[in-house]
Amino acid sequence: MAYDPDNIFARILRGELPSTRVYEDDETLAFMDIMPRVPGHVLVIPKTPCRNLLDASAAQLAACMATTQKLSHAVMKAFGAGGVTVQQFNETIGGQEVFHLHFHVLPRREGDRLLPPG
Ligand code: DGP
Repeated sequence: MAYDPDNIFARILRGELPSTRVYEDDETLAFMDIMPRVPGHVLVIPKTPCRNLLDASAAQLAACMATTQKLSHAVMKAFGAGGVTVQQFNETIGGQEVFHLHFHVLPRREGDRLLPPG
């Protein structure tokens, strides 16, 4: 499937739409999810075009994973969490709604309730 350069996260990357950015390096950006499923729900994306896991390069995956690990430590500290759930969805049937590769970082606390996606 083709990459749509006007998807919401591409527009966030270009600064055309607002977002709460929490981390950025040469290859990746992390920002708060607009519909958090737990407090501290962060999204990690590559800065280069990629629809999802199915067309990602090894370099994009490595960069996203390194940032996901950094952000996991950060949200655990910031939100007093004991762990994180990392989720990633591919194509509509796989639960994907925004077609730019992204990883959900969800800090988890004892007794919390992870809201379903969507
Ligand atoms: P999914 O494609 O199903 O993995 O999830 C897309 C996620 O993106 C969902 O948790 C909501 C979030 N989202 C959708 N639109 C925006 C937006 O404009 N800004 C931000 N920060 N998050 C968004």
